[in-house]
Amino acid sequence: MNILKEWYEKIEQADDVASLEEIRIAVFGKKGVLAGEFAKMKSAPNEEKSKIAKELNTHKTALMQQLSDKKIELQTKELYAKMEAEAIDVSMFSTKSSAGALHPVMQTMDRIVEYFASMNFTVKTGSMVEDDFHNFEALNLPTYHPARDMQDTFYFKDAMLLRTHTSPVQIRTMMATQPPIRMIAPGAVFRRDYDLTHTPMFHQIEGLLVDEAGKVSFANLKFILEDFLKYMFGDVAVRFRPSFFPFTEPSAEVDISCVFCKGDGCRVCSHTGWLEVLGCGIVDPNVFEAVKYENVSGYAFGLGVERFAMLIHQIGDLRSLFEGDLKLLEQFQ
Ligand code: 2U9
Repeated sequence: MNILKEWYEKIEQADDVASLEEIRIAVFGKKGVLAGEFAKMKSAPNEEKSKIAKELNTHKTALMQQLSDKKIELQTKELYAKMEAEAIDVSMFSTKSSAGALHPVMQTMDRIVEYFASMNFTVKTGSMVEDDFHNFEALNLPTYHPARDMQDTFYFKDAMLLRTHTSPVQIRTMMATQPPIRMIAPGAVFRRDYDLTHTPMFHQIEGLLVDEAGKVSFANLKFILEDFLKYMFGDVAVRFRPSFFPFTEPSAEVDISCVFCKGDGCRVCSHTGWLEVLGCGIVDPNVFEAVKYENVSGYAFGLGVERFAMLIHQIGDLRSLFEGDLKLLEQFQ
């Protein structure tokens, strides 16, 4: 049975499941070593046949057992090798994900809206695409008016335009409802402007209060704006400077003492100690005439939300608010 002995060794030395299978076929296959040995047995003398058969069967059982044990051993070895090759390192770092947050301009807008809502002002919004009447004509800005140049905007083919201020919302509100009116209009507006302090799109909040003639005074306007600016900027000084707007008369620009140098004078306030933050005035009678209001009086004001956000957060360049730069935005989460 020497011929069978070498197969024990071959099984022992097999180093993968595939070569073990080749060995199995070579030993147990139809034309395998065992079949050959059993065939040879037929030509052996009769008295030896049973001894040979017994011996062959013993080898057959032993070889089968060894093959089966070896197969389990090699399968286990291959499985472990595969697991090691395909392993995922769960301790490896991955791209950090973070929760989003409101843009600083929207956070500022929310805070401003919150103040005026607390003072019983209704919040109204409108379309960003407007017509000449609601954006200019009704606001005492006739076609020839030089102030139109300062609010140059983007025109569509059919005499429509991108609104240059949120005032069309107040015009539409007045044309749709009767006084008293106490409203603010927050939203995006568009102008042909681009430099350190101007972008072609920015956000405004305008306010309008209308009541019976004689009931609304500049003193009322002064009170609410001073209170509002102290709510936004803390303990600042507030001053009103005479100015001009086509839609208000008299008009004023409103300054606060510089939040950077506390009024001593610095680069941000051009060494004046003051920062301009608002425009306001008593609504011009021509505006009331355009919306067919009679025997009323009112005040109005307007502000740029980006400018407020810049002053609150001490941001130097207005344009940086529109660049989507996470290094800047993540500071306001
Ligand atoms: C109606 C009547 C009057 C709104 C007003 C201003 C003064 C003003 C500027 C602030 C900075 C525009 O965003 S900004 O560049 N606005 O100075 N706005 S009074 O007056 C109105 C509005 C609507 C019917």
